[in-house]
Amino acid sequence: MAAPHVTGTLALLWAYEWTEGYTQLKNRLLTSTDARTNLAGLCQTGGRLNLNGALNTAFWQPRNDNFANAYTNAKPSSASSITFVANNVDATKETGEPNHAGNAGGKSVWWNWTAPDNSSVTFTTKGSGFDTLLAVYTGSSVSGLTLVASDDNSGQCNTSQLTFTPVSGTTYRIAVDGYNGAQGTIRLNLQTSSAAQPTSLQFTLSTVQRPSGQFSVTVTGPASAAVTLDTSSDLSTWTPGYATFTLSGSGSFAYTDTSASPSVRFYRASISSSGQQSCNVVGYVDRTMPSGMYSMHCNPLNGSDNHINAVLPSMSNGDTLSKWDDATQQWMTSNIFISGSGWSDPSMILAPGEGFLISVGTTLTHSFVGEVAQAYSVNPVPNLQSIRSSIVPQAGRVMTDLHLPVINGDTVTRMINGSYVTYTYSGGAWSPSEPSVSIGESFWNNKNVGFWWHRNYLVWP
Ligand SMILES: [Ca+2]
Ligand SMILES: [Ca+2]
Repeated sequence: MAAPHVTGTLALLWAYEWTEGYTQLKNRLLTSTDARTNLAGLCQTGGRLNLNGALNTAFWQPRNDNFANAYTNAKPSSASSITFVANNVDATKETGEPNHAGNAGGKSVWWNWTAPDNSSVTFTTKGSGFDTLLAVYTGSSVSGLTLVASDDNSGQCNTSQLTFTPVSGTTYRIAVDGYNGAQGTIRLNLQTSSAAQPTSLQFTLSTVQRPSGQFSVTVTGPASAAVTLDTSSDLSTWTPGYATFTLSGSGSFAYTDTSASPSVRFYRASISSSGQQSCNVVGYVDRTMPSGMYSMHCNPLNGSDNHINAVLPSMSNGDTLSKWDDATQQWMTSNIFISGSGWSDPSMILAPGEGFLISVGTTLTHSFVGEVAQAYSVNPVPNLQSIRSSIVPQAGRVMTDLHLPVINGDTVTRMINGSYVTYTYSGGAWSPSEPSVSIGESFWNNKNVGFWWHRNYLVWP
């Protein structure tokens, strides 16, 4: 399949199935190919593009979701490694399927690999976008498998790695699943090297702090590694080499940015000598909450604790926060800050993707801190009224830049200087214009049909 054909086909398919994310559209294409004997073993599907099939299939799960539809792997005898790229978005667990690597998972996909000889072989999921599970079996049915090896977290960033010695000519069944049903982009690597991967390079979420004008976080990774920090204000364009430092002999460094004066800054890390990249992105988002009016916000960053007292700890007596209940289409009971004891409902969670209204007695600028939600995520936007925000903390036009799914008749309502402004999508166009939101802003949706708002953010694309 030549790339221009595939691109054109995907564009047509997107026009038809425009509420789906790109992984689902890709799955439709791969699922609906025509099998061709002359392509068998040469590409993962062993088939030819079929646009009509893609338009008509009701199946947007990965083609290799079920055991019986496993992709077939082979490594060229001259190569030391090969990587297969796939995803487990919307994949399922079959009846009788075992738990992989000791976790219930729930979104498995499958490969077959036939050993060319008796040489030790290593499989890893390094570079996958989420917390993977990996298991290798023999057997001919999903409910009658014999475990050969399995692993949860021996790779970097909660990915998996295992090594075993195969029997020449035996076909092994390889499952990749997501821990507790996590999903996203998969890289399955088949290699001869069994070397352990270096310690993960990551920001410790619980150490993120934002004193005035500063931002601090502890970075952990391989001992004595020279680390470079990149910064960004939009998670799209990165400024490389903002700071450099060396981890201690125990693999740790307490970093402080003493010039954290912009209202938004994100940080990612890498080790230039090895190319190793950080598992996560952390940062801060400053939001002004004006007194004498309501304003709409979200918690833009995932914290180590997303309870309201951890997210908004320093408010004034009487400040009032309101969330909307989608199911009953009513306001939840107002949450009121009481000096000395905190919020009246401390059990309330403020998670990325949700939104709230707040009324404060004294104008303040609050800094949200934490990490960026990564991998494939779904934000359900129900029919009727709901308050939502982008799961990924980015600004922009809601549909064009942030991929909010809308149909004719849907509205978006923003709070601007204490007053509501409504934008209507009708006849394929926005009136008065497509709404553009800021980082950390939430807004009302009034929808005719509920949709899933998909995002798939990777720190290192
Ligand atoms: Ca499956
Ligand atoms: Ca894992």
